[in-house]
Amino acid sequence: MTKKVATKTKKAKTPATKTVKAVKAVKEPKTAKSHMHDIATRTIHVGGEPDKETGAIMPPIYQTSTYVQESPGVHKGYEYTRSHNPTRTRLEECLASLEQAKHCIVTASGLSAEMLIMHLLPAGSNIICGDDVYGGTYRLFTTVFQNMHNFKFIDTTNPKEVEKAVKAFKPALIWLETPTNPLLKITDIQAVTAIAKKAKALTVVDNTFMSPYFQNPLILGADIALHSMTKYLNGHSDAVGGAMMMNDSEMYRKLWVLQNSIGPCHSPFDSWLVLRGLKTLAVRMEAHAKNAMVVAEYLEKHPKVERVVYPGLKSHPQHAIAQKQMLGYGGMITFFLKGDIKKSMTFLKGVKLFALAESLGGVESLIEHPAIMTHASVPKKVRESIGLTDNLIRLSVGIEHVQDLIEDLEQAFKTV
Ligand code: P1T
Repeated sequence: MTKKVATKTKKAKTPATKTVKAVKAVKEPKTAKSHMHDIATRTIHVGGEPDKETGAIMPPIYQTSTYVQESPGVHKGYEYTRSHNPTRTRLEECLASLEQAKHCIVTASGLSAEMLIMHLLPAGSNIICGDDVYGGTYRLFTTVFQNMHNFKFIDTTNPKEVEKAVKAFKPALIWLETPTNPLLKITDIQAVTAIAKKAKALTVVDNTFMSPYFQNPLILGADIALHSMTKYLNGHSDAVGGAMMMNDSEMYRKLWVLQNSIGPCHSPFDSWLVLRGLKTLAVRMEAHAKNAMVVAEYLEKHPKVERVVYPGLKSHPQHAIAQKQMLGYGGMITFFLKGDIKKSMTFLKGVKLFALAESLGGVESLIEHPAIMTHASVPKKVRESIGLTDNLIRLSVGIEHVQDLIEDLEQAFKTV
């Protein structure tokens, strides 16, 4: 069993839901009922109610672009699938419940959710962002949005540094990934959100690596929890999507208007796939974390490995913070192979069970080389300045039998 820490976040209390007058088309989710049970139960039952018309235990896929209206403007709450779709509504209800949030908006991809948040801020806003984030996030901020906002990338693991940067830069938003991709650095969410609140800045936490099963940023003070649903939430590497959960109804309304106006909507079929994947989130996350701990301990003892980074290892520089704010340590491992890029290449070609592929969080184990693959859009100089070197290998540990995974790594080490 994964060690359960931060138990106060385990069982949700129904938040005092204040119903706000939202734009007519914005649906308020059914929050009250959504927070009653343990998360393992909520993954299955919130948004998973049997179909009212037929009793079908699995939700229908409303594969429709539009909805017939009785007379102009008189409809059942659904007008057009870019705006709303009943399958997507179920998914949003479930996800809001998992992050113990009032609201959720799902989008076509994790990056499109990030794009909507960028549009939430007035042009010319200052944004502090962690210096180690997914390569696509870095690319989005430093290419697409660099003309709209001002970004400052800093190491957010030291709250004192964050405080200094906040005083000097006066950000409207602090963007955190914790644990980071791929260095697995951990930021104290409570400490940083307290600094942000004092400075009247918003905080977004990209919670993709933990999933709501292991970490709940909103409870720790964040304004938005963001996920690439493509990863653990869906869990089966067969759909792409993004999700944002929040409690502020006005912010939700604005983000919904942006999603509806810009249009990166999640397809009904993909929403259905994620709803299905979510049902096993609890057992999958436990299995990922259990396997990852065994693999991390194996790697830490390996003579061909220079260093292993896994939040569950005592050697992790922020292990204490991980214990404090996470309910488990997740399935992602980063390690540095002894030797140069040639050795890394040989190793990556040597694995047989681990698939060499970008992405993470699926039931199958993946391996990748961030410098060449997921973080190639981060300039080499920047990569090296944060320690993302050419001998860094990232594992997404799946839920196969752990002995098979270790044997696969062992035979690949022998090829180096
Ligand atoms: O791929 P997409 O659904 O658009 O999500 C982007 C994204 C956002 N945040 C984090 C922490 C991520 O890891 C990702 C996507 N990451 C990969 C594809 C990867 O292999 O790291």
